[in-house]
Amino acid sequence: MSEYEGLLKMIQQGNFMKTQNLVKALLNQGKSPDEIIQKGIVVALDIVGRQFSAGECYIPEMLVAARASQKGLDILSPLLGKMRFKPKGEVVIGTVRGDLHEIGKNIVAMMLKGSGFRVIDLGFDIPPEKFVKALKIENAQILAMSCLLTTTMKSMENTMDALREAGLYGKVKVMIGGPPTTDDFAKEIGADFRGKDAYEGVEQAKRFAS
Ligand code: B12
Repeated sequence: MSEYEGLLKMIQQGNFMKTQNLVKALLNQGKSPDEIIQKGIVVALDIVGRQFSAGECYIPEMLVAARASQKGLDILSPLLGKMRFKPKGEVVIGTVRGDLHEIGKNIVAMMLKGSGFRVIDLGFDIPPEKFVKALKIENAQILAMSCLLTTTMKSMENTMDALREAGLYGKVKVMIGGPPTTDDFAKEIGADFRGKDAYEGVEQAKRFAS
């Protein structure tokens, strides 16, 4: 039995307490926060997603699994590195309008923070004008947008239009991510980069900042 088996089960069952205890136990065994995210949290949610597609579970099950995952992430977040004295840059991040999925976005935000960026996390269901406002107020150099629904890809395009209208297009570097997005889609809407996971997002943010 894999050492992540228990954690996968507890996330799927939405058991907050046991999820947190198992995350702590894995840390005590010397596992890194990155590995626990990749082999535990991401895998558990993938299983739940496939069960949902197959009609073997429903929205309440997805929701409790998401909440348990977030509880696990709450423990890992402070361990992903403390902010350096001077941030590498400022990143505004959020899940686009109409989309309530936030776990992937939270992981990207956590990893960016851990890599020394100041991250302004707007949350989920974020309308274009809110992204624009935050970029201006925070004087941020990077915008990171997430979406999980095919239908909310349109909101990414609308946000790019809002950047153009606000005169920010070309001044702010834009990266997008989430399973329905592709490199071609990024090109089509004028985003600078599409990352398939948090690691790619962080590496690109470093390139943007250098
Ligand atoms: C949990 C979940 C929910 C939860 C979300 C709770 C929350 N607080 O986030 C709830 C129950 C609310 C939910 C609702 C719905 N969901 Co849902 N959900 C999921 C599920 C199971 C997991 C998503 C997740 O967190 N994955 C784990 C994270 C870590 O992965 P990730 O988001 O992909 O992020 C990684 C990368 O993509 C990347 N990344 C993500 N964003 C970004 C951004 C940047 C800049 C970069 C560089 C990288 C990056 O890095 C991340 C980490 O490496 C998925 C299935 C799945 N396998 O993904 C379905 C899924 C996304 N949901 C789906 C659907 C259909 C829905 C609903 C429409 C269901 C309904 N009928 O009501 C609603 C929509 C609500 C809305 N308006 O948004 C479909 C989407 C199909 C589609 N392509 O459109 C999926 C794929 C399930 C399925 N197989 O059908 N859902």
